[in-house]
Order: sequence, then structure tokens, then C-alpha cells
Amino acid sequence: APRFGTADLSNCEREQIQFAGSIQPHGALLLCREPSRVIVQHSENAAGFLGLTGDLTGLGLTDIPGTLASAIARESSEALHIRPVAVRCEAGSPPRPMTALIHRPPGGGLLIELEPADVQAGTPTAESPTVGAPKADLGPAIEAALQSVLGATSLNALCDEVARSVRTITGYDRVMIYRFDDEGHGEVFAEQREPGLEPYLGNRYPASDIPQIARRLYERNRIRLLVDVGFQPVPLTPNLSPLTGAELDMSLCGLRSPSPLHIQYLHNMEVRATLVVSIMVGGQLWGLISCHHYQPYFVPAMTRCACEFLSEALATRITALENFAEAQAELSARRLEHRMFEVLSREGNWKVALFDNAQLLLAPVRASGAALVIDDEVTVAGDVPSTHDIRAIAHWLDERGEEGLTVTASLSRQRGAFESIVASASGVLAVSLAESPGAYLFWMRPEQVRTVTWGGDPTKPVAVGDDPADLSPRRSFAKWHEVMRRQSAPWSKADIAAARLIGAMVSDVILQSRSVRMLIAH
Ligand code: BLA
Repeated sequence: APRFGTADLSNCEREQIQFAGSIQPHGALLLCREPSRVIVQHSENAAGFLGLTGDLTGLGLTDIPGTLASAIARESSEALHIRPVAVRCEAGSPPRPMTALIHRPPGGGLLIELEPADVQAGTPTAESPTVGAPKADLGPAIEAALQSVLGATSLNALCDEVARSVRTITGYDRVMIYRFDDEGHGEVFAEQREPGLEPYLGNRYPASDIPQIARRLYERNRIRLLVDVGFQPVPLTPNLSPLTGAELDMSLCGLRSPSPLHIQYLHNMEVRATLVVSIMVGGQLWGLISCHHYQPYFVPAMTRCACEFLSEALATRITALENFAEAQAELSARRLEHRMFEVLSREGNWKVALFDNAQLLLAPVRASGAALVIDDEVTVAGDVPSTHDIRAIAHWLDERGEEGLTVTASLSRQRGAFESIVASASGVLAVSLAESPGAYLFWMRPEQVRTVTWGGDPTKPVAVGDDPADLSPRRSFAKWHEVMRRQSAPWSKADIAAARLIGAMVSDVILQSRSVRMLIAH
């Protein structure tokens, strides 16, 4: 795998971004041996950052003027392996209010990252390289943000509110809620921006824009600040960690220099500063809160902490909305079950009972058609292709040989021959029944032709210049339209949950009727 900074576009998927070996200059990094807390490695700017002269290596934390050593004296928790802790202190000469972000990197030691704490979000100036305006009270803004998050009743409203709150709290020019789909492509799902800026709302960006390694890192390190795309990386000294003899693992560092490839990408996008917060839902990276600024921009640790908290609140509400949708789907599946048993007690035929009211069968799964294939018999409801085609779908399901559930929004992408039936069966959600080979209940949805707007040509994520060495992430972000055909609306978790329930219920009925028949036969 390529080392940090040596990746090109052929191997950037594997760039070791956690071994950056350098930091951004708005803070300073110290690595201490434990338990002595003697400094063994630091960023080259550390002494200057603290207003000290001479080499810091070999000094104890207590040698640094101020309260750093005492403030973190009791921080030794095991949890520091997983998550940095922010501690307020005064450090340097003269002592200045600082935030110390401390954690335990793999390989041991205590890693301390210092940054100024007496500032609020803003554009650094020559006089005060990391200072925005004086510190303001975050409390009321956070309270208002929480109120609006709790009040939002749809996913769209919720994401709008979070984008608005993050923009109020941080002051970035643009704040986006960026949502991933199943294939890892992203969509700008909500956006708040400075008037006059081009809207990105609705734009899609291909999965290749964010390598897998970075995605996995962002599941652990939930917030990343880039103060100035044009920054000069500050190297660590010595460059290998004396504790391991290897490169320092900076996975959980807040000051880590981002990959030069990503810097180039932002440069091409004409963005000057970013803040990105992971949105984790059910243990997975659901999306990102992505903030852009068109000037260098610093946001202090406490404000970033508020953003992380809002992202947690957002994730909790997303889960609640998803659970609600599933509960609704379950309810309508139960309604179908109720009706089915009612009819069954009159008619004595479960297939007739199941298909007695098409709407009750289709609604729980939000489908437009349904088919049951069992014992070579086909029963249908709603909008469906010919019986011949239904059998062909059942045959395809047989060939796949998947137990339980099959879900696709594009049947014809799975098998080209199904292109002729996209008008009724572009999407298929199928359950296999009662361990009977060849027995399926499945729901169908028609093709939904729609135009997707990409932020740049997704087929050209990479730009090649005249010089072969001149490879760059895509340079043009001009809108690029793609007409998506042969695809249905996607099946949601709630649709799938309802299908599962109905499948189980029908399977039970089949098994019961079989055992009744066996009793009669004997
Ligand atoms: C990282 N790329 C990223 C990140 C985003 C994007 C959000 C995460 C940055 C962070 O969390 O700080 C992409 N940014 C976007 C998109 C939008 C945006 C889509 O604002 C839309 C509005 N990038 C490429 C290609 C490569 C690449 C082709 O486009 C490599 C071949 C690499 N992207 C790349 C790398 C990182 C990255 C290496 C990790 C940066 C890091 O954390 O060091």
C-alpha cells in the first residue's frame, strides 16, 4: 500500500492516510512516554506554539509552564484508546487558554494535541493566526438546535434543521448533509449556504471520491477540521515514534494533515476550509455533515464538540424515524393477516384469502403488483407482467438459490431478458415460502425513470494533464445529468420488514394446511 503522500490515482484507494507524519499548523502535537509523561516526539512547531525555545524532547509535561500536566494528571482511562478527551488548561509562556485533546495511539504512549481555546469560529488573520472573534456563549444556540431537531417529523425537515443549526453555530459558508446510498455514492440531501453561492442540493458524487480506508477511519474519528487548504504541513520530530520505531498512527488525531489528493480535490472545488462530521446510524456511516468555507476557517474544539453532539442527535432521530416507518409497515402487515384469517374461516382456501383484497396485500410493501407461485400455480394482484413472465421470475429466483429474501430495484440489470417487463416489474422483493422449493411470494414495482444530477462527470473521477505525472482528482464539478432507466424506487428497510412478516405468516399457513391434509390422508 502506498505511504502517505505518495499515492497517485491508481492506488489512492489504499493510501495509508493515518500515517501522515505531519500536522496542520493551527495546533501542536506532543507524544509522551507513559507513565513518566516525558515528551519523546512532537510537531516541529511545538516549542514556538507554546512560546518556548529549545528542544522539547526529553522534557516532562510538568516542565511546560501552566496547568497542562495537572489538568490531565488523572486522565488515564482505557477509553482513551477509542476516543480522544478534550481537557481545558492554560499552557505556554505566557500561559494561554488551551484545549488539550488527548488519546492513546496504537503502540502506546499518551498523545496530546494543543489548540487555542480563547477564540470562537472565524477566519485567522495575520495578527492572530488562529483567532476569530472573542469566545461567545454556545449554550443558547445548542438549546435552539436541539429543540428544532426534536420537533422535526420527517427526514427532510430533520436534515434541514441540522444543517441550519450547524451553520448558525459554526458560521461556515456552506453546510451540507451528505447521504450515502447502498453503493457508497453520496447525495447532498440538505444544504444551507451563503446567498449567492451555487446550490449543490440534490447533487450526487461518486463513491470513488471517498476511499474505503477513509470511510473506515471516519467511523472511528468522528470529526475532522481542515483550517486552510493551502497549509504548510508541520512534520513530526523525530519522524518515527521512539515508542514503536515505526510511523505514528494518527488515526484519532484532530490535527492530522489530510491526504494531498483530497487537498487537491478541494482546491479544484475552490474550497478553502472544511469541517466534516460523521453521521453514524446503526453502527454504519450513514452520511456526513460537510461544511465548506471560501476563506481559511478555524473552529475551536468546544464548538466542534457541539457539532458532534448534533450529529449524534441527528442519528438518534434518524433511527427513530426508521423505527416508526417499520412499525407502520408491521401494522399494515398485521392488518393483512387479520383479514386473511377472517376470509380463510369462511372460504377455507388460503390463496383466495391472501388475494381477497389486493390493496391490503400491496400496501404494506408499497408495491404495485404481487404474485404467488406455488405448486406450479400462479396467483396475482395489481399491476403485473404475464403469467409466463411471472414464472420466469420464479425460475430466476430458483437459480439464485437464495434462502429467504431477494431484493432488487433493477431486475433487468440482474438479467437482461427482463428488460421487456420493466413497466410492471423493474423492482422485485421476493420471499421464499415454507422451505418449499420453487414457492415464492413476491412484490413488484414499475420502472421509475429519473434524472440524476452528478457534481461532475462520474465516469471521469480522475483528470490527466499533459504531463503523465499530472494526475488529479476531477477538476470540473460542472453539473452532469444522467437519466436512470430500468430501475424502480428503492425498497426501504420498512418495506423489507413487512415482506418478511407476510412471508413468515404465509409460510405458517402453508405448513398448517399441509399438516391438516396429511391428517386427512391418514
Ligand atoms: C476524503 N473526499 C474525502 C472526504 C470528502 C470527500 C467529504 C472526507 C473529508 C473529511 O472527512 O475531512 C469528497 N467532499 C467530497 C465530496 C463533496 C465534498 C464528494 O465536499 C461534495 C460536496 N478523492 C477523489 C479521488 C481520490 C480521492 C479520485 O476524488 C483518490 C483516487 C481521495 N478523498 C480522497 C482521500 C480522502 C478523501 C485520500 C481522505 C482524506 C483524509 O482524511 O486524509
